[in-house]
Amino acid sequence: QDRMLAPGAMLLAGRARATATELIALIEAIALAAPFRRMSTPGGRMISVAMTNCGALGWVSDARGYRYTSHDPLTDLPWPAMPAAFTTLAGNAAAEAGYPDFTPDACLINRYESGTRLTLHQDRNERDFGQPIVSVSLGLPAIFLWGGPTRTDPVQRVPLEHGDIVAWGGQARLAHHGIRPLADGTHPLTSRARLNLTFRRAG
Ligand code: MD5
Ligand code: FE
Repeated sequence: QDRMLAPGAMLLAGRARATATELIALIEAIALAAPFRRMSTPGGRMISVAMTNCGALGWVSDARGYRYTSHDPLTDLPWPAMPAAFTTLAGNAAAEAGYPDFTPDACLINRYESGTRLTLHQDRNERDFGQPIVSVSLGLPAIFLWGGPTRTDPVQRVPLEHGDIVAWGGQARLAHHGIRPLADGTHPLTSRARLNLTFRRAG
């Protein structure tokens, strides 16, 4: 069910279902050129989510910090181009949520398997926090953790299912958020994984 999660954050339920097979095939093609990998945090821990990117800019993390790069540090090649189907899906979802001029230049692709989690954090490596973030969930369901602007704010649990899209902007843009450890399961399109596309205007 579509719902406003909070001012600025809109859940568009199932909006990526119709194109999910195509989206997943595109992710697989991207991952042939820019493989999924686990990055380390500046503090030396491994991020449990496997990540890759497409688009003009890609999010990376290593001992030097978090940042966006034009090239994949693994291959030294530019990140694969953002497929038109991605740009269109993200732009339409943003418009539906009240952000009419969203043109993403970065798509982070996250792959979660059983037990993979994402600890509470804020997304603050982008230039303009006035730009929304659009996130697309594919495959296994997950529980999204959603706090407030301060790390110690109370945290809500929001179930996200295959095909759900959330557009985050306005007040919600700098909320702390994360993903609970993924439960074991199988999905007909992604087998034992959850895939998440996170679209941003980074540059
Ligand atoms: C995920 N990924 O499901 C999430 C979806 C990440 C990340 O958090 O950084 O890769 S993006 C959810 C998001 C983005 C921006 C703001 C808020 C949530 N929020 O205000 O809660 O893999
Ligand atoms: Fe995030």
